[in-house]
Amino acid sequence: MHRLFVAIRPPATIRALLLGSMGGVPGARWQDDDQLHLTLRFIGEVDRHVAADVAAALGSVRHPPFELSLSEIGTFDRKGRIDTLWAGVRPHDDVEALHRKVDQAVVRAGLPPEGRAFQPHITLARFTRGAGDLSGFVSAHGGTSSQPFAVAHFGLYESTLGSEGARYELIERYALG
Ligand code: 3AM
Repeated sequence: MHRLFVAIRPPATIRALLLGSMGGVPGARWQDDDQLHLTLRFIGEVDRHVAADVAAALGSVRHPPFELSLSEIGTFDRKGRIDTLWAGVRPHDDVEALHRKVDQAVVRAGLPPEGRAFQPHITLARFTRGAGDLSGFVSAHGGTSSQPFAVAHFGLYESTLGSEGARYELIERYALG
């Protein structure tokens, strides 16, 4: 079985900015350079035949290249505790449209449609036992916008879960335009 997701990989300049912001939050497990991505669609565990169908269907997604900028800092909660710290992106229109097209392609490959609301984000850190005080991090890094960066590709990735966190491997890359 293959644990798959579809994502945008930010360019090295943006990853360096994000990596440089990391630190100063008790309990954070920071993402490393290889782990930084913006998930367009989590697919989950599929066998290799379905994986091949998904990979082929994604090849029919058509969307022009666009630009994003880093925006706010946000968190996701699970069972009343913060479990994810992330950087948001703006604007949302293109990335939401691309998410819908990717979702439709995944459905054409025979999988159920996305059930959850799409919140475009780049995960910066995860927390096993909730987050410590985030106010210093948010005041230092929230509220500022990066230079725009070009999104000209997206990719199909395989996630391998391990004791050191997940490892992500690019399976196939798709050009926009
Ligand atoms: O993009 P991020 O890092 O926020 O948390 C997982 C990761 O998100 C998420 O998919 C991305 C690549 O692994 N993920 C894991 N299991 C999931 C699930 N059951 C999930 N997203 C939705 N449903």
